Amino acid sequence: MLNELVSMLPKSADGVLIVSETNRRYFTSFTSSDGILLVTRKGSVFLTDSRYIEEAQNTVKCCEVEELKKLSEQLPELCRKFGVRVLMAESERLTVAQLGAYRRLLKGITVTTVGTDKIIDTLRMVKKDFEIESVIKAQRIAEKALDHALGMIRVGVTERELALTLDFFMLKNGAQAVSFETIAISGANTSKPHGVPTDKKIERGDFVTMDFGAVVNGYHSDMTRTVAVGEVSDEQVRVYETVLEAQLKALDILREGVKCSDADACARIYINEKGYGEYFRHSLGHGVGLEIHEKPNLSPKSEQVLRAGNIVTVEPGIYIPGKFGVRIEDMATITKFDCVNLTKFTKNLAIL
Ligand SMILES: [Mn+2]
Repeated sequence: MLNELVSMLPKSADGVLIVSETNRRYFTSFTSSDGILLVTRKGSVFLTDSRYIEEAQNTVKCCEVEELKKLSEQLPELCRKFGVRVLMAESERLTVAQLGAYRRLLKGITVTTVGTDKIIDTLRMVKKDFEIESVIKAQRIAEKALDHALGMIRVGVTERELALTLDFFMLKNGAQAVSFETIAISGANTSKPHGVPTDKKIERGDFVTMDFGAVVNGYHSDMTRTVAVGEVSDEQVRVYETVLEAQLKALDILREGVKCSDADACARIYINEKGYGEYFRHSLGHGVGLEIHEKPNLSPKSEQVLRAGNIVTVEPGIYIPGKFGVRIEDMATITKFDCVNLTKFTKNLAIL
């Protein structure tokens, strides 16, 4: 993977400094809270401190491994050794303080953030087989958790109890972590797309929305289902069917070469036609991988084009303030000809 990265560097750059945890992990397959990866045209070194050095020396195969003792001496020395004059650095995942420190450390070397993220994200967006397999494993755990949680949804159960049930089941059944703070909301709370679980008890006639995921090998899953409790109104059914149809339409057009903004528009136009356009106020989806939100974004403003190997969520929603909301979210892998839905859980409206 380091070869791929080097081959994408602009002529003006001699190397890249990779500091962020997820990008370090992506290129070295090594997980550590601290370390830096220096990738240059003439050689690459992964530096990590005494806590990790033994494991790193045993497992990191993509480049040399060196114990991080005094960065202020080691990094300039390595840059001299590899003839680095212009070094690229990350932008979104690097703090202003970190960038300033590296610039002070590397006097005489131009440290630029221009274009770095774009190169790295272009690589990260196209998932390798083991990355897709990890996401699928995480997704299967999440689905089992949902199956389990549906069995305990009834009048009187609180949103927090439901969220904890999902989390506990995922962690007990192979998830190394949950993907993000689980959303389990009910009734009028479902009109908030990212509502926080409260002590509110589930009531008859409520919609219950659950948005959650598991992490396996560092890779995240993400899914949302909305279910009804006891009974549903005609309006609830109408909104649910509209969201579902919008999602199916979008999934149907996904394939390599489709503009991300067109995928978003596909769902948005349908929801507009049904009269709920003002209630779909977030983008259609996002990439998923080592981070829960990655490129590409399926949004109206996105200028990206889908490529085979992308993993994206497709999650339209309609949220009517003070009343209720519905979101249905699947993850899909893009292929040359279509997409493969990684989410196997049913989307028929369940009335529990
Ligand atoms: Mn999502």
